[in-house]
Amino acid sequence: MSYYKINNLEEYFKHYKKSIREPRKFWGKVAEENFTWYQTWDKVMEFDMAEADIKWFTNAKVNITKNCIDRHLAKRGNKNAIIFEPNDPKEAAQYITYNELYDRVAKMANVLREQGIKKGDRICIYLPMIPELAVAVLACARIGAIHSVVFAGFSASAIASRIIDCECKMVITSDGAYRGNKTIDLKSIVDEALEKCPTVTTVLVAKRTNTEVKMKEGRDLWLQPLLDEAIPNNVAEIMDAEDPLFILYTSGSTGKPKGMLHTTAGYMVYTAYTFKNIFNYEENDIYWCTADIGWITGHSYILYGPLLNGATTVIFEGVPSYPDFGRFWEVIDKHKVSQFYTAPTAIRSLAKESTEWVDKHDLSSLKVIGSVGEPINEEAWHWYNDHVGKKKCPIVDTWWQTETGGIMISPVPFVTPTKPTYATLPLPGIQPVLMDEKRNEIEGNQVVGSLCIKFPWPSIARTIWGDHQRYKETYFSAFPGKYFTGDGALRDEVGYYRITGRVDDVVIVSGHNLGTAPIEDAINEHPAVAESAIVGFPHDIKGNALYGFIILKEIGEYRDRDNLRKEINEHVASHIGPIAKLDKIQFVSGLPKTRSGKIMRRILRKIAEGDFSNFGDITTLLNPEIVEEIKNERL
Ligand code: 6R9
Repeated sequence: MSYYKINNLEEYFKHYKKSIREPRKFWGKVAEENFTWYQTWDKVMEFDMAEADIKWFTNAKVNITKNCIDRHLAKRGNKNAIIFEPNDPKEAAQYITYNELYDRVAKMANVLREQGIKKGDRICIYLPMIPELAVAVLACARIGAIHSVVFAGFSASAIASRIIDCECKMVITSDGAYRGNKTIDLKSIVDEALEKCPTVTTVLVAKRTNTEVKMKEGRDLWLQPLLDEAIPNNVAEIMDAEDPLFILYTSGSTGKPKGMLHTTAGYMVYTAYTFKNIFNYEENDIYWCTADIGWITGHSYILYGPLLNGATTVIFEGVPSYPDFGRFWEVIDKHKVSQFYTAPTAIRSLAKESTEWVDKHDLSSLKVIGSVGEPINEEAWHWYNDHVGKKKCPIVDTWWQTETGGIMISPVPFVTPTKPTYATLPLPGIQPVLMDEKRNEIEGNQVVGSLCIKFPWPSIARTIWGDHQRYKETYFSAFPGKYFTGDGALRDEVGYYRITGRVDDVVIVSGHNLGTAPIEDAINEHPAVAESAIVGFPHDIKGNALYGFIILKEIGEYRDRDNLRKEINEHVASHIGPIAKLDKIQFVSGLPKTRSGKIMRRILRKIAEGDFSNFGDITTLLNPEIVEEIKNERL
């Protein structure tokens, strides 16, 4: 029997049990039956949790791009691998078949080799969401160069610190990027970053916006002429299972960004397996994930996972609000998208607008809709379910992290019954446990604790680039022998998991542990509220009190702000309890968010405390200007 696909709930439990009792047999079989290897492994897995030393498929030899591209050519050569939907709907979409993708990746790989790039070299990729980004990533993997994709919205100093940390030799960028009605001069941002980066000897520049750029003699080269000269054929590098595939930096809450290192075979097996199951992918489906390839979601579920399954994956250059709030729905209709995967922040921003934007497009091609990045609140879940999924598409609320490489807890659509705001059950191979403050495992159901994983899975990050000690301390020391996620979770009466947010989002008010997420959920249900963020601040009597930053919808009838504050608090009291009432409510026009849509609570916490001294690294914010506004209007 095959373990690659879960077809019903009974099979889910059967596969899950097998994966826990005999993980090596389970993953060995999945790996053997669904991928092409130059050579198989001696051991499926070896690990030492205390040293944070984990290896999968020891001594196997493989190249992930052979599995993403070459092996599909015989059967799917003329099938679209990538559909590129440009920022401007008036510009034609591009359709790239597997045959064409092979040629383009081969040419790019040859260009990299000609430029002296070798296996193990680090390449920084700073590109907008255009086909060249996918091609560049795959070309690195083709020749064993380690890609470090930096989201093309990061500042020069954020790029520089990432390049310096892993000593990149090369940067691949473009003249500019389109984002809604804006044009961003990427190349000049790279130029500024490179003033501090002596290791970079070559910059390859793709053309997208025809923006005028400065080309530095001896360092910068236009990409297209090099590609035009290159041969569309390339022998892939033979990679060891544990050879690095990529580095991806996560915005650590303070200090230096963490370069999470992912290796080849385990990442390949797990992203392919989870893509297949969580999106119920079938041969003729069109799959669209709206994330940026600069995030782990884009790495695993725009590129690697879909391509490993021979899928058609949409790459979208634009934003949800340009040229209007119907853009997402228009793209789904246009390309007959079957699976749609986005973030709660996008859902909430669109749910604020009239439902006419959704209703005027035909979304009947949709089969599964997904959510990732943060807890999805109940109101957003229902809006997504009612208006986008039309109550017939299961919502896969997928919990995972840059560090986990692939989705860890999620419903399997048409298999696991969904429940609003619950990521539900762990995927095969994943053993979540909840821990209390005394570092004991909390048994049973209807419990809350810190979420840990007690056994390695194939796509766990192997280290932090250049700092294994930090990796050990961050993830394996809080609860010895276990991987600590940094998230809190509750397990309900049937064993479903609900992620309650980062553990540091728990505020203790008068001795009561209050998760800020459920309070935010309650507040967001108030008809006047668009979004909210709650943090704790020191209080003489209660120890901590709650401070709410609230964005209002444009609703005229709520002019009396004090009355509204009262109403919101009554709402909280009736949903959570009087203990959760907010001491302060500040109405704001926006919240400080990272580029991936996560609220940067540490800044709000500082503002609430009245400590304006040092906000730390805010280079990763999408809207740094909001910090000033919130600070000035602090209550
Ligand atoms: C994939 C990704 C990881 C953190 C994670 C958690 C939050 C992600 C979630 C979720 C609740 C979900 N998170 N998915 N919380 N429900 N479905 O987002 O990776 O950027 O590294 O963030 O995001 O707090 O720990 P990353």
